Amino acid sequence: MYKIVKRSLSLFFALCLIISAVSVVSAAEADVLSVVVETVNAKAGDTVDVDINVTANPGVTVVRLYVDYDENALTLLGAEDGGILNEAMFSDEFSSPYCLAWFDALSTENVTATGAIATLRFKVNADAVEGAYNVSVYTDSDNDILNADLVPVQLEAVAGSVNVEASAEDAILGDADGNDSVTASDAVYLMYHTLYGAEQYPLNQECDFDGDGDVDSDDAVYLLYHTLFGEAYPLH
Ligand SMILES: [Ca+2]
Ligand SMILES: [Ca+2]
Repeated sequence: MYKIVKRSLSLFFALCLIISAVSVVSAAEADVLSVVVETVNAKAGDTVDVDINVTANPGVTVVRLYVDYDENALTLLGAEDGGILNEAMFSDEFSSPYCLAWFDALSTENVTATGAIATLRFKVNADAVEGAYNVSVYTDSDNDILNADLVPVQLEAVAGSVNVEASAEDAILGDADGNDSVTASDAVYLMYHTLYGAEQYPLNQECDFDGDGDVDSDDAVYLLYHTLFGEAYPLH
């Protein structure tokens, strides 16, 4: 009798181990919908479009996402459906968090498309200060994303942002490096820009100082002459 109980107990514990191992496996293998929000550059007062992209789709029928953004810097003007998921139901109220949803009550087949599922149009507020303003998506409950078997799909989201740069009106004419004074170092900075590109040396203004319609090394030389000889070389 004692032996039988002992054997049953060890069988019971073995079963527990198997069950917990299975549930760990199924949790690890839960389907994941990957969503990446675009990052764009803008100036205060600009209107920008930000795409919400699905980059990996295990198959879904119902998707409900909430978009969080900074209302102090951004005003949501509208949202356009990307047309790759089921029927879109977007909120009429353009405030944060903004709700995007797609579903088809009769759908029995998963949608597996990837690409832009929505495009949000933001106005960058005129008084927005320089900085990166996150645009992130999240779900509110486990049932916000479902597949055709009505099984929850997890969301893996990467936030994007609207990067607000200093507006051209704020920059002093000729102050290409943005340190609030016009010196020979601005000519050097502009020369570096023409040599090494805008990524390393971004410009805060037009910089066509000689006014010939192009921004190139001639403008760096012209700016240098301006710092040396003043009004004989007026900036355009
Ligand atoms: Ca400067
Ligand atoms: Ca020029």
